[in-house]
Amino acid sequence: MCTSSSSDVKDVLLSHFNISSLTADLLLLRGINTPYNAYTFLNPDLSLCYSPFYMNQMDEAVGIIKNAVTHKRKIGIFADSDIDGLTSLTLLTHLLDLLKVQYYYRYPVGDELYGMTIPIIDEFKKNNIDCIITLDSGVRDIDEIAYARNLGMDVIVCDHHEPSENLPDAVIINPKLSTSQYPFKELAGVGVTYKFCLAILLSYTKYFDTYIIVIASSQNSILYNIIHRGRAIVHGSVSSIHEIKQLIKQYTSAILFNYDVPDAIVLNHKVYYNIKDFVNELSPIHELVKGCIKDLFPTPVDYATMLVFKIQYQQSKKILQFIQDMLPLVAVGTIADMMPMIDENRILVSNGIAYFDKTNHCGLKVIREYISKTMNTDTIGWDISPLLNTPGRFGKTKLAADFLLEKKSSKAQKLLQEIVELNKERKNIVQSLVSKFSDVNSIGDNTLRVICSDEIPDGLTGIIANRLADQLLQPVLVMSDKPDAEIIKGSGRSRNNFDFFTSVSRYDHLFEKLGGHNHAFGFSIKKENIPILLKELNQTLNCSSMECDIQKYDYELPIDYITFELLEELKLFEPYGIGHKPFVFLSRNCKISQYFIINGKHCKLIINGSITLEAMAWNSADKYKHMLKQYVPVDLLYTVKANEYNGLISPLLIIENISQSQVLK
Ligand SMILES: [Mn+2]
Repeated sequence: MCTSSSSDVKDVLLSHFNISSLTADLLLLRGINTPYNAYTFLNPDLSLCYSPFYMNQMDEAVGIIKNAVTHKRKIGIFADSDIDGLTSLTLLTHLLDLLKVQYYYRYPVGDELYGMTIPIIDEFKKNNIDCIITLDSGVRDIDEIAYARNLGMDVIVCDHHEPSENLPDAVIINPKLSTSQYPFKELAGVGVTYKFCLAILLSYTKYFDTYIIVIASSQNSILYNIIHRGRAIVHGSVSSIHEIKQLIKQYTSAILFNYDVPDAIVLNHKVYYNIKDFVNELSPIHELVKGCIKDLFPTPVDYATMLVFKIQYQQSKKILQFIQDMLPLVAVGTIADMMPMIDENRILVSNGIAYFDKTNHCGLKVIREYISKTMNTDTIGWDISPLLNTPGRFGKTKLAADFLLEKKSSKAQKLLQEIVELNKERKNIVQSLVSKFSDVNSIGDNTLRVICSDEIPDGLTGIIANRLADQLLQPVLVMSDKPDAEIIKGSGRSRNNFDFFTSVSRYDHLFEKLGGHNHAFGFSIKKENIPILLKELNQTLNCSSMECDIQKYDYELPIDYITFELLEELKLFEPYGIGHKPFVFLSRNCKISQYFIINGKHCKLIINGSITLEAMAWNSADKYKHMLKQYVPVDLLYTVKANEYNGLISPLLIIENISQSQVLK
């Protein structure tokens, strides 16, 4: 018997795809080890997204909205004030405008605490709201939601935060519910909002509640898949076409899609389509696939079902327009919220980036023009997010929200100018605070760095914690102290895959509010509880679970392999992000022909490869200058970036580590 080894798997990939041996290795490194997974990875098509109706209670939520449309009820929206929350707000209000539903929206402003509050609910009540939707928040606001329910309001929680043990008395759409059937847990808040909006739009399409039967032939049998609201609910195989008749009887007025079953015409079914009539139009060809795409799917009926989803996607112009306009915002919110760039997030983000050129969303058009760079995860993460985040950090969330919700481009341009000015100010303040606090002594044997100061504004705790975690490579808590305040706000950040949030969540009871993800969270806490929390954390945080892994690399290759072609190959793996970082390569015995120290702190290297390569080692002049002076052969750990300069694109190595090569005997 032969067992499958990784080289067998690699051969299988190479036999199905026009890819290099290196690309096959890199796919395997990211756990992509079947032809089907490789196909969906290399071709992240929107038709591969999961149906919104896999979410628990999506039906009820859609029902409440449709009821509001019919009875002209006014809807109250509460969104979180970060980019994920505000992009969520933009999506939902855009949809409600399309549906001509009135709404009143709210997000935390000024000194308000994270999450929904009783005064905000009273405010909704005063504005004649009897249905509240919380976006990117709400799943832990149990008491507040109970209060709203007591006032007779419907509440829909549309959130992606980790629920606590008890759930609020609401209709909850959240893939992280322990009972959730949704196949992917890591959507951003705006990802969940997007799903909710799509579900509402789909509910207005003609065949929304119609069953679809897909049949395909496979050797001696006919395979079938029964689909309802985008979910494959039943599948199986039969030996003759007459058995399909039984299915048709069972699912009355179903639509029948046939792929390749020769005598299906005998079924004489009213609503019948031959998928092959659409195949050219869908043009499911992919330059990287050798042979037939069908062979990449587990079964022919899976392939046929994918084609049916593709056909359905083309059906509604309104839905396509909504996706085209709004998906770039989903990409922005997902990246800004640091969600892992895997699975469905990869599909949403890569298509969202592609739609940046097509969107009619006013703010996005204005910001794209202002940034004027190629759109990718770096541009969104390093240029767009910081801009949109800035107003909130100064307690001016309204400025960012107004910008995102603005529908006139002249007005959006003015708002963006204001944001740009504020961003300059923000950069100066952060820089001085980070350099000040990176020297302050830490508590607890370097396990945890805690900073609590009245010099740190509320809105900057997150960004300062982020910078400090980058510099110190350890978990960091940053709090904004206020001498006369009873409750203060703060943020936690960690690095090196350490799940700081879970450690902190154990002390949930000590916090007023606590919300976030593995590496990043925000909180508010009574001052008197801080010493208790720190004492507990110090006992819990385990040094060994937080070790750095900076010396790790993904793949070793000769420096000669770094070419323009390699850049093209690495592009196949975009978009990168959390959970799917750019590959770290190791090249041994590299010759550095020249080096420059820039601004006294960065090193720029010129390396002889098959082409002349440039490399940057940021903030490490002191560390490397003695070794570089000797011009000895070195081993390099680095990632590769496409450097855009004057319209020309060339590889740029971003150095993670340089060490003197060991001479082989
Ligand atoms: Mn979020």
